[in-house]
Amino acid sequence: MKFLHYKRIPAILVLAVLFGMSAFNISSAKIVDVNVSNYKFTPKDITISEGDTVRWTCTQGTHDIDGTKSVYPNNPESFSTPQGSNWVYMFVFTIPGIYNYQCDPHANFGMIGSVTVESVAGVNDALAANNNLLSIYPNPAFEIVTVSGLQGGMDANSVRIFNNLGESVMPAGVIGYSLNITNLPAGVYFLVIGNRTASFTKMK
Ligand SMILES: [Cu+2]
Repeated sequence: MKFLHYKRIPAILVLAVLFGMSAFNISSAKIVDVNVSNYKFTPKDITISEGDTVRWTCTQGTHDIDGTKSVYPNNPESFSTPQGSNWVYMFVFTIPGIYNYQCDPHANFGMIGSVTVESVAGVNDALAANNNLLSIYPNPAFEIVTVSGLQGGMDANSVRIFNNLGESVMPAGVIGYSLNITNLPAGVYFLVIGNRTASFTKMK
């Protein structure tokens, strides 16, 4: 446990920096558009920052949005619309986390989507400002992340990944400069190599 507490320090430092940046983040809140038509949401999966608004526009057919906790219990909060045509719906996401949603009549046709809300408008910008930190791409990522800013590849024994509770989530499966993250649940993670830290978001 001593080890885990020590490793929480980077995340706590990052959060402290983010608190200081919150005024900036609010002023840069944006609207992200999602089209609703032809049995799909486009784009299907989006990543936004805390305080951003998603604007869904139904341009074809009769659809709804159901992101309620009754359907998706892990959603931080519920959002939904009635079924209808030619509607516009906006929702401001103020609670970080991963939100899944569907069109109720067409979920079986794959009409589903997700919104990942980063607490951190943040985390990456703050990390990038520190020369002592690594960068990770792609971010968000689905299967493989590659770490840049290293020299000589990664030593598998030196890499640790923590979730945002500070829990070590997996022994690293390292190949060269890349990590296979296929088995990680969706969420925000911190990668630590020695005294260097970077974060990335795992998509489902
Ligand atoms: Cu639909």
